[in-house]
Amino acid sequence: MTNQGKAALVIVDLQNDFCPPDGALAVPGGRDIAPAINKLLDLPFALNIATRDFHPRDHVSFASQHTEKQPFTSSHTITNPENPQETQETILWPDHCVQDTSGCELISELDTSELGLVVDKGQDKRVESYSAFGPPFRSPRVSMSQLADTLRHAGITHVFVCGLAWDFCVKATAIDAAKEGFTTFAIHDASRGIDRSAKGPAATREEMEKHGVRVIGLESKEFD
Ligand code: VGL
Ligand code: ZN
Repeated sequence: MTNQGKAALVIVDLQNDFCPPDGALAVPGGRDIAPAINKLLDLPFALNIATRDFHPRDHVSFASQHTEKQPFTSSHTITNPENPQETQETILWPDHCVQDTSGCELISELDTSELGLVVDKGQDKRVESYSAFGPPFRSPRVSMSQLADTLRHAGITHVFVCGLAWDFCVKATAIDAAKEGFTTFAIHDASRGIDRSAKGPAATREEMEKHGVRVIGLESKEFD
C-alpha cells in the first residue's frame, strides 16, 4: 500500500443521516460509495477506523436551536466557550446524527468486520467539529478526540481519508491529519460532497492540497 511506513484508513461519517433516501442531511450519492469503501477495507491497512458524527440533541450546529434560522442558508458565529477572542463561522444544519438515534448509526452496507476503531465526534454541544481530530479550538476544556494519539501509538505514518462529506468532514479530517504530521491522502472517488456545483469539489481539492493533502483516486498506484 505504501512503500514504507504504516497506513491507516479513515472512513468519515458513513452514517444513515448522511445517506439518501431518508437521511436528515443526505449527501447526494452518499450510499453509492459503500462498495468502493468495502474494497478498501480488504486491503492490508494496519488500522481501519470509522468516524461518526455524534451530536447531542441540542447541538449548536442545528438550526432548530436558534430562532428564525434556516438550515443550509443561515450562518452562525460560534465563540470558543473557553476563549471569547476565538470564533468560528459555520453553517446551520437540519438536526442530524443525534446520539442514540438510527440516524447516527453506520449504514448497513458498510462492512464493519474489519474496523479496528469507531471514533465519535461532535459531542460537545457548544462547538462544531467537522474534523475527527476535534474542534478547531485548541482549549483544554473543549473536548478533543484521541485520534491523533491513537494513530501515533499504533505507529501509523500514512492516513487515507474517504467518506462523507467531501467538502466538510472529509476535508477537515484530512487537513488535520496533514497538520498532525501524517502523510495524508484523500480519496475523491470514495467520497461524496454536499456541494455538487461545478466549482465545489475542485475548490475543496485545492484547499486540501494547499495543506499538503494528496488527492488521489481508487485507481492510484498507492493501492497496488
Ligand atoms: C458533516 C455537516 C454537519 C459531515 C457533519 O460529516 O461532513 N457535515 N455535520
Ligand atoms: Zn454534524
